[in-house]
Amino acid sequence: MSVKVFDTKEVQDLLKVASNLGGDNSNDSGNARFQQIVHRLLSDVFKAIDDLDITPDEVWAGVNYLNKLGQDGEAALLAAGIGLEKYLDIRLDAADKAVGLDGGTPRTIEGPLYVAGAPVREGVSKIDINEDAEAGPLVIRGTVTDTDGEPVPGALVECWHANSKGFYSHFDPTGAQTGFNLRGAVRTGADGKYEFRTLMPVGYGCPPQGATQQLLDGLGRHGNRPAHVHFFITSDDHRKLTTQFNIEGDPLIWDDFAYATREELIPHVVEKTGGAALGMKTDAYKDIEFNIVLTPRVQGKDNQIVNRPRVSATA
Ligand code: MBD
Ligand code: FE
Repeated sequence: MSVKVFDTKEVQDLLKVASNLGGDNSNDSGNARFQQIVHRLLSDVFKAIDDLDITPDEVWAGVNYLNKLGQDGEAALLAAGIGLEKYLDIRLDAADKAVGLDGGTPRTIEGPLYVAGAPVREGVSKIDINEDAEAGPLVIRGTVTDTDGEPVPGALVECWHANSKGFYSHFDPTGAQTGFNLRGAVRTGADGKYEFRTLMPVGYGCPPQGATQQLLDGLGRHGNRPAHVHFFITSDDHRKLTTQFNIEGDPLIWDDFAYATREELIPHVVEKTGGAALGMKTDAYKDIEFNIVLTPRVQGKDNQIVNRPRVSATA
């Protein structure tokens, strides 16, 4: 069937009424921006069906897939896996470049597994609450500075990462983790320093029976990430930074299903001793120095704040 109907008046009229494009919104809840976006996305789908001769069976497979995606609660996971979240970063990077903003620690995607509400400590926090026999001790520390290299006091450094199974507390199907295990928040002092005492994470893998992995299977892709640690860094006088680093040496560093790896975000892992004095579980531990450079606000505004639904909990 190689009929082409997209450009007919019937179809173009259908797209307009279905999205209520240009509708009178004065007396109802319609929203012009929403109508514009839905009209465009619907048009792109209709056009693709025409161009690629997508069959009714294929369309219904796709519609049904959306049901499974919602049932599995994986829409934000899929957004990472199909590069949509990376694409938003590429656009933010380009917007920064366009106004000459550079010099900060690179951003990279937030991912779907942040939980707000971790207890805030001054300067240093030990965040491994639950035992994890497979995971060795890890110190993550650094200094938060501005683009002139001056320490930033009063910055809130939040971090979150997986355990030795690649699972995050609050989303762990094994039930092995409680509360804010491997999630922390530290306020920097006058020296701008922060430190987390924790355990070495292992890379994440998508739930094997979930909708995201199902789509990736159809593409012949894996759904794994290298070991990594997420950060939010918030300061009144700077832009909020969303970033991560990868654990040096992980074989998936340049094969991340979510495309979050950046050259500048692979700090060295250094073997140290003296962990006992720090309250680590063995005297030998690994140390990662990750210094963070925040960028100034743009005309007093934080233009990189992202509002999206996030889980929150109380410690
Ligand atoms: C993760 O831990 C993650 O960071 C992303 C982006 C997607 C799935 C799991
Ligand atoms: Fe993650």
